[in-house]
Amino acid sequence: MTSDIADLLPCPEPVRFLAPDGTRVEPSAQAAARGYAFPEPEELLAVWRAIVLGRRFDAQSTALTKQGRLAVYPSSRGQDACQVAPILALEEQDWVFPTYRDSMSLVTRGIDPVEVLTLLRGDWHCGYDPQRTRTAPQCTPLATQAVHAAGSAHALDRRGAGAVALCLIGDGATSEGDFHEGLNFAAVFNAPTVYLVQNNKYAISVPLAKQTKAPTLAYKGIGYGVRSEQVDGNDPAAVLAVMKAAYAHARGGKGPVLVEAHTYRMEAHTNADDATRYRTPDEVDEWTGQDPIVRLQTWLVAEGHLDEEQIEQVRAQAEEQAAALRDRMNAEPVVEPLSLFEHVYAEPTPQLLEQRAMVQAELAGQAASADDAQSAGAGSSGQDAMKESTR
Ligand SMILES: Cc1ncc(C[n+]2csc(CCOP(=O)(O)OP(=O)(O)O)c2C)c(N)n1
Repeated sequence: MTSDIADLLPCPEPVRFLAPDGTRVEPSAQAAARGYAFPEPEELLAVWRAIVLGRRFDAQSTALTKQGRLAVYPSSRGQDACQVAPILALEEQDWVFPTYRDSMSLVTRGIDPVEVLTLLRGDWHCGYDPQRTRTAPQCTPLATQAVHAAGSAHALDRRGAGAVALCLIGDGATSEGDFHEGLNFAAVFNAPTVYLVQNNKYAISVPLAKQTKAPTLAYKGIGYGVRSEQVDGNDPAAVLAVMKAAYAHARGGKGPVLVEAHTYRMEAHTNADDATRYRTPDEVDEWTGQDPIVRLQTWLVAEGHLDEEQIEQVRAQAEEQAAALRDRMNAEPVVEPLSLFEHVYAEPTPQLLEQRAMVQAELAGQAASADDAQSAGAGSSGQDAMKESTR
């Protein structure tokens, strides 16, 4: 029994392969015993490239809020290693259950950036096709995706799909009941679910110390019999290694895994939040020195896997993609108000039909008063024309 519990426990220190200055560090004895392998250089190059592209997308999306093209954007700058590496390690048949924070993940998954931003633009339920992309809509109610992920993983398992469900979740959301129900269900049904908690230290303005008394969020898995781990979330090599092992565990029928990634959100919660009210410049500076992109790029360059020319090429590609996104987001979206009622239920309920009729009547009323205003306007401009001709 004791050894079973030891198997569930996370490493005492977050797993780390690359120090903040980009030098290689030896994994702890516990991490080595778990068999985490330092990834191949090609895998790390792919992660680096996706982070460069993803971060530029993130900056462009933040800029789009300032231009009024996006209603809201929750940036994940700083969390880039957690956004990219877990996605690149997935297989074709796997599913992702993301939150509002995870747009960079969805772009990394290959979903059209405009489709990714559609929900945040406020004009459609979800911009992409969840079935085709094997990606659930970005979830705004906290932690509900933890339950969806467990149920879907169980269904995938029953169909023999050989797939895992990745659930991306924040530290604050681990206080929600749905998080616990999801973990419990996944454990009891041995559903191949991997929960990645991106512990970015704040739930809007609530610091981790006011969120939990647990020494690490990874401990929350043990009570449910879920294997747990913690990782340096700003070390792309460690995140990749730990997530690959978690997927192998879940896919191999050994049950769900909970991974806590220690990271930091560099921007405010969203463009509507003022982060200077609850965190100090010193704290932000300290995390600037932990930047995942600098860390990985330094190692790749030092080891001869990356040079200035390649860096410039990927930067130029990131600029091109940002410019294309800007152009496409400049087009006004065509919004059909009655489409709000589509795709809610397979068969609309009487209440939904009633609400639809109310909106339809309101739209007809608006159209009629717009017509009236136009005819009145035509009249007054006619009068203006008369005045002009009599001057
Ligand atoms: C059920 C529910 N309660 C409250 C909120 C309001 N809310 C939106 S984001 C947020 C903080 C979430 O923090 P965390 O889970 O750490 O995720 P992060 O935003 O840091 O990625 C809260 C309380 C919500 N969206 N859903």
